[in-house]
Amino acid sequence: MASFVKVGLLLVVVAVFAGLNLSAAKLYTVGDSIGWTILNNPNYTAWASGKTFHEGDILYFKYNKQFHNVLEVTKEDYNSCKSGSPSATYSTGNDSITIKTAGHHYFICGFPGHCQIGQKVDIFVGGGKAPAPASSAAPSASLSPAFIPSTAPSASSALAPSSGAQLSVALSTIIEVVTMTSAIVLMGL
Ligand SMILES: *[C@@H]1O[C@H](CO)[C@@H](O)[C@H](O)[C@H]1NC(C)=O
Ligand SMILES: *[C@@H]1O[C@H](CO)[C@@H](O)[C@H](O)[C@H]1NC(C)=O
Ligand SMILES: [Cu+2]
Repeated sequence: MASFVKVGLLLVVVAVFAGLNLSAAKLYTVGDSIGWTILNNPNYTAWASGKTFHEGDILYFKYNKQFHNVLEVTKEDYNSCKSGSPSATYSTGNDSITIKTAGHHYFICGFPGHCQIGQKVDIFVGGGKAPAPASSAAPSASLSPAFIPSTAPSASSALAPSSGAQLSVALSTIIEVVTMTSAIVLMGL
């Protein structure tokens, strides 16, 4: 019984953290102030390496469209710089791309030679799992004090009878609410 409640509360916390991660969608300007270019050979691998991307984050590619574009490609095409069969093509010079799924997202410039000299970036998004204990310190600090009590007691009272079915119904309701809240917050962005 007690362990059901503990597992339930843990899942609630995980769901809330997942919601916070979603609602905290970030905008990343690829290359920062340098943008998407080959001038001075920016290293986009280095640019991406210090960052933790999440689903919902937005990649902003800013470039001169006369000289560059953005192609989303497979890992193989990324590695070999093949631009012939992209899954998506962006060419406005002012492209915001929302990352909708976990995993690797490979982008290259399709102009001849550009990918080969480094105009390519691999954006890796981790799965929607619980943050590691070390990194969960930051989100928990941002939980408003009012938010914790309002969620936890209702969850634990809902879980008190502690049958498996009630547990999963309570959890799916909570997860749905968190997801809907996130969606509303995201739509407001
Ligand atoms: C780019 O940066 C990555 C990671 O910091 C490094 O491994 C790689 O050698 C660099 N590439 C070039 C061409 O300098
Ligand atoms: C770039 O796109 C954003 C919206 O996606 C828009 O607000 C902005 O004005 C655009 N900037 C340029 C220079 O076109
Ligand atoms: Cu280019």
